[in-house]
Amino acid sequence: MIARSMAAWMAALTLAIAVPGDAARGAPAVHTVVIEGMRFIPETLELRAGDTVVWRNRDPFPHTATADSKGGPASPAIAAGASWSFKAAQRGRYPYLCTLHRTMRATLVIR
Ligand SMILES: [Cu+2]
Repeated sequence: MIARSMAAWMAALTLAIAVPGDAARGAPAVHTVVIEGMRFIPETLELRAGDTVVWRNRDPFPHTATADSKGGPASPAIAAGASWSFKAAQRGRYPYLCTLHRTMRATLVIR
């Protein structure tokens, strides 16, 4: 009897937690890439299509986040202290760089 009511309680709890619509996948997430010391942190970011990435520039000069290929980020110059966001749509692996400092490189992996 106790086991049965426990099972019913668990089922009710599961229903209460389930979010309509996007339940299987989870809601889109927002990820942050910090730009600091002439680096993108993290250097590799994995995310899902539908997620958003925000680059926050903590350096005292501008940077860009510019992908080598279509479907990746293509920012304007992100001023010191500013941020820029990008909504990931197309799956793929997108190496990107700062066009102002071309040794600054990182990768977005959109799954
Ligand atoms: Cu830069």
